[in-house]
Amino acid sequence: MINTPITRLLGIEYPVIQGGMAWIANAHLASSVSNAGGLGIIAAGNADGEYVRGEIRKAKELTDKPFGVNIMLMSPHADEIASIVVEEKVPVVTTGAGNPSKYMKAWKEAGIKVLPVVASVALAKMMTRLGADALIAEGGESGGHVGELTTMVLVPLIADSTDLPVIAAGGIADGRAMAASFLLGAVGVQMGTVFLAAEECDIHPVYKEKILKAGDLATMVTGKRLGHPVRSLRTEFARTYMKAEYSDIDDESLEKLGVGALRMAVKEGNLEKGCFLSGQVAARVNAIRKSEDIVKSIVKDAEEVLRGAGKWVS
Ligand code: TUI
Repeated sequence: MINTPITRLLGIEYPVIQGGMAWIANAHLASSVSNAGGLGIIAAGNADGEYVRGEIRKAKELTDKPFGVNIMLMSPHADEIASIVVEEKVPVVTTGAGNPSKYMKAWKEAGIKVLPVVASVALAKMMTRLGADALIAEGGESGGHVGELTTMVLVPLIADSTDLPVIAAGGIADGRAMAASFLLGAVGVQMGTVFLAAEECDIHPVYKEKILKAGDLATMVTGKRLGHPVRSLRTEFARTYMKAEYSDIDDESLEKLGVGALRMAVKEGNLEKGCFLSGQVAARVNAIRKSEDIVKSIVKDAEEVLRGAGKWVS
């Protein structure tokens, strides 16, 4: 059993949080992770408030355990969803891709546990001051919108900059990486890519197959030119986008290339036009398993690694 400030803070059995993957992390996936003893997360992504409210209500039907909502702060619907989580009394909110300062007071007053993703020490300090309950330190190995620093460097920096519990994310899909996260100063992990291969994850079969087959160099980062670097599988779409990025095409046309790309990956498995977000750790995800198996086996393996962690020290 791994009992940490995170399991106690969130009222969960295992210190495992499922990443808030836009278009992917719905009530079905989130409730399966919560029922397994981790913390399932519904991703708002760019969806509107009614969709998110609907998924929250579905999750309440599917689990009586705590779950959370991830708010992608670049979304045009972020303000509306920030209010919906209060109205629906969602127990936990995670945020990504921005600075959630303007919502913190309302969320804290509503008793919501707030876990912002921080990709820098400055934001970690600001969030600590504004009353965050824990911080998610997500390194650039992760899928989707990525920061500059790797998990190995970011987690100890964040852990030393705050008294709050720190959750490591980016590059974690097995017991070894979970154990390593604890050695870096984290007391919990957030994982996204490994849950793409969950039985309860409703992505297109082509997407799942691509994750299972991914090798060490299967992902790449595009989007730097427009200031939103994103890690995805190295597909035809990603290669075309990368070429366009280094061509003389104007910013507006480049932006248009990406419109609807996440949906076309998740719903259609469209390799030509879809953007298949994935972390580097897809290379270590090789089987479709139930969320319960994923959560429990990773924790069990981490316990074993941590028990043996002193073996080189005499
Ligand atoms: O947010 C993510 N991952 C995401 S968001 C997303 S949707 C999207 N689609 C297309 C383009 C851009 C986004 C897909 N994947 N992870 C959490 C994360 N947050 N990573 C990095 C950050 C971050 C970056 C800067 C958090 C805070 C931040 O602060 C900026 C500031 O103003 O201080």
